[in-house]
Amino acid sequence: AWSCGNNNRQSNPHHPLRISVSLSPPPPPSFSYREFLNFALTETERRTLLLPSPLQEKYSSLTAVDGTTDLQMLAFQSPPKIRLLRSLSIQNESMQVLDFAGFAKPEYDVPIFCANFFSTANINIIVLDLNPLHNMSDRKDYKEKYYEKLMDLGLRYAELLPWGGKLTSESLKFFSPIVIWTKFQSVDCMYENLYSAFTEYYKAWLQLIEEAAEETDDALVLSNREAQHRYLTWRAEKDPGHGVLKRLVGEMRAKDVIRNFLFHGIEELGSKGFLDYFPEYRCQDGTVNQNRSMIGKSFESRPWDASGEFIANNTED
Ligand code: BLA
Repeated sequence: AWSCGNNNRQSNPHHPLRISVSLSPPPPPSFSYREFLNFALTETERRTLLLPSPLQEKYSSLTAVDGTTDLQMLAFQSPPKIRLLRSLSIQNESMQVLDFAGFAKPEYDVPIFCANFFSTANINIIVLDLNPLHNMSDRKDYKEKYYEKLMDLGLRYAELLPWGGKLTSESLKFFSPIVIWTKFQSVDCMYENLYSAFTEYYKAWLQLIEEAAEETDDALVLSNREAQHRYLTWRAEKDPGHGVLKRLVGEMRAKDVIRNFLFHGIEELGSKGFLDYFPEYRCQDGTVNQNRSMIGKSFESRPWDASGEFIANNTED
């Protein structure tokens, strides 16, 4: 029921990103990312115990410096397996944003749930994935454990929500073979596809959480913890949403929300810094290079085959 046939063609990966949209009409009111969030929270409560996170007391809502944009933050935990389930929703007359993520405790090696949706009247920039904790070219077992049975799901939605074109090359290492990376123009049927993908990916993630067994080998728990810390460190420094957030709430508050809410765990799960994990970003004076990417953009088309093997098809870059 959610297929929109030829309308898929409306998503054009070569469409230039236009972010300044002050003169454009708002996105269709028929769709709201709040509904996505409602689905996820209801589904989580149905299957597990959902408790407020201590973060909720400090972070709940913010009004942007423009006096009108509303930023809503929600944070939960679900003992014993889910360390943090948090969302940031932003809504004003020209954009809608959802940043929703779920992190397991380090005793569980379950992938990270990641839904990052940025929408204006013209363009939607979408990442939906179960981000792997471990690199699957050295950890084939991790791919077998989690992704082989999800490939059908991934292939189905990769067709409905086609590859969004070149992106920051470094990001690929954080994505799984079932990642939905897409850009589309605002048409209702694409939101329907996205809603459907979101609900199925989220249910798949909850299922992985439900089935996960606690790791008892200390070395493996440590490796899960470090992998999650490295991921948080990357995103807290280089996530593409930081610019928008800084414009909305100012640099100081944005930094606080990023480090202590969105990517909470940076202080608790490890002590390494960004340059320890990503030394190629070190400038001569020892500071972090502010560029988002050292390699540049690549991957014009989806770089995994149908069985989820990584295929470096970007030789033209
Ligand atoms: C663009 N967001 C992007 C792009 C990606 C992502 C891949 C394309 C640009 C690029 O190649 O970097 C998302 N990248 C991710 C995610 C991971 C990653 C999820 O590496 C995880 C590992 N996006 C948000 C939020 C905002 C937002 C909260 O998630 C705003 C508050 C905005 N994303 C946003 C904007 C762009 C973008 C404005 C286009 C601008 C740009 O390309 O820099």
